[in-house]
Amino acid sequence: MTAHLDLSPEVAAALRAGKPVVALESTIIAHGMPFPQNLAMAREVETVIRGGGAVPATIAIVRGRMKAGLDDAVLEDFARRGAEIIKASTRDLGFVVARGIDGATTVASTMRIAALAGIAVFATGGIGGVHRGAEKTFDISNDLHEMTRSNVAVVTAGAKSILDLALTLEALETRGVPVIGFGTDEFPAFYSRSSGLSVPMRGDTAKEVAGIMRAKWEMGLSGGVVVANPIPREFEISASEIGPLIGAAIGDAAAKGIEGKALTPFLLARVAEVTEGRSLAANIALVENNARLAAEIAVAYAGLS
Ligand code: PSU
Ligand code: MN
Repeated sequence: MTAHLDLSPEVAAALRAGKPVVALESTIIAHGMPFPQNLAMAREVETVIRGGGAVPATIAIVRGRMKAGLDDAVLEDFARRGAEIIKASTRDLGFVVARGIDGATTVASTMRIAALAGIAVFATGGIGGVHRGAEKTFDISNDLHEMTRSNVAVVTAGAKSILDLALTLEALETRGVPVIGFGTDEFPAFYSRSSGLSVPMRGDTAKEVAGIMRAKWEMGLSGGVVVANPIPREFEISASEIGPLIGAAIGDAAAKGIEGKALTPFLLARVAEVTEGRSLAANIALVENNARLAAEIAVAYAGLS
């Protein structure tokens, strides 16, 4: 598989030297946010990671090649073309590579490519999970399955409140995936800091998280580590405010017959519309906050090895 992977010179040099590197996904750019906010966000998270002493490695498929580390022209192209670019989860990788086309990587496929490249830390907005109504639709994100395979710590603002968070936590438990509340005992709900659901373990420093990662992988326990990092207080939208809006958006999606991989981008866009951009500002703030923590964890983890 590495025959299909290109590391940017900067990422390759950092990995060779054992320096901290943080992976970033590209679905959030192409499908998670509108232009031009997506481009500003993509650039800003890279700056935040550099500010934290790590090298950013945004991951995507570009003309059939898996890339870790994108130049600015590619970031801009993905941001501008947006939903025209295939949302590529792990099952799509072979197809996209064989066709020689572009693909925006999800949490799952970004984890896989990061692991292949040797990158141990990844910052996203919110991982996918078990959708509400999954008992009928079976809609459970491939992100959860990938957590059993790739040795990557994923920094996430909990899981998107468009999901069934209780079932998402159960599914993570079934898959043997550690979920660390960062500075919290509660599983954060993306737009809000609390969900009323507790996390199975807590970490208060980047060093503690790095220690858990190292111990897990040294023991041969393969798979991901979820680092659940609550949105900064000043950007939080309370569950009581956002909850009904999400409920309405889910109703709209059902009425329009939107399902499968189109569902998450539709719900994010619909919620941004009805909150007049407040949910988008919250989303951007939480991604930046996750990038900051991911850089700290990457620095701590590099210090252990
Ligand atoms: N988090 C965000 N915005 C996003 C996503 C996550 O803040 O757009 C994307 C990620 O790429 C994640 C995907 O892997 O949504 C989950 O999609 P699905 O539910 O179709 O598996
Ligand atoms: Mn799905």
